[in-house]
Amino acid sequence: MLGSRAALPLLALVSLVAPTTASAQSFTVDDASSAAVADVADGAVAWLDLDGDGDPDLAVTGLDASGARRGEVYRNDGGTLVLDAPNSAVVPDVSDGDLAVADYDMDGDPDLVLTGIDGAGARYGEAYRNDGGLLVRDAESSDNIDNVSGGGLSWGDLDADGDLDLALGGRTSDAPGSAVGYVYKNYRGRLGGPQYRTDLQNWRLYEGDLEWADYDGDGDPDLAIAGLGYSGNRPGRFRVLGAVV
Ligand SMILES: [Ca+2]
Ligand SMILES: [Ca+2]
Ligand SMILES: [Ca+2]
Ligand SMILES: [Ca+2]
Repeated sequence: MLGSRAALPLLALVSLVAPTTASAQSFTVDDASSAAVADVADGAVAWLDLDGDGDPDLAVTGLDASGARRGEVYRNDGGTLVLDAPNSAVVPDVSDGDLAVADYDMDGDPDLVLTGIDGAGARYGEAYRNDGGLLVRDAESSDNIDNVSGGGLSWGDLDADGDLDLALGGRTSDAPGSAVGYVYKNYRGRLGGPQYRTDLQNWRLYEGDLEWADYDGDGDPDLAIAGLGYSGNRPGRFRVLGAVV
């Protein structure tokens, strides 16, 4: 909680000014793009070249100053971001989630996975294929992905078969006991089917994040997880945890 400190949701596009020394780097705000992009808190941002024209476009979710959840996409128009209305209409208005970009169906363009919670309290775990620059809900993968808020998403090739598998954390309801952690295997461009729990010895984590990296250099991806752990079986029941598995 932020206590009594006044806080406003903000999202600004900043560019790095050519540094003279390592300690003198500064950023300048891109006023035109920042004016276009929704100001949000409890948010997520992800770059993906949706329209395949060589520049990164931006997806944003979060809670705006009016208390409304937002899910928007912005097209990169020569270095200025402008609202991409068709794709913004596809992306649900959510906060407290994550966005993850990867070409999971391996057709050469970046696709998007989203989690979060909307204004009516519904949680989401959705996958969208990139169909010629338009996001299209992948019903089969979306149905397999748990609907969560308060967690993270990360892509890694768990089974070393050349496609990206998806790690997800979060909770499926307001109850802390609903926290889940899964890796969904990518099967021929579809997410789900076989899946693996990422519980840490019965601690299920939420309000955190997770990220793949081969930190031990043995050629397979490893997972770092942090968050608030819940275990109905343990004294204390709640712990702040960080682990590499
Ligand atoms: Ca683009
Ligand atoms: Ca794709
Ligand atoms: Ca894989
Ligand atoms: Ca490894």
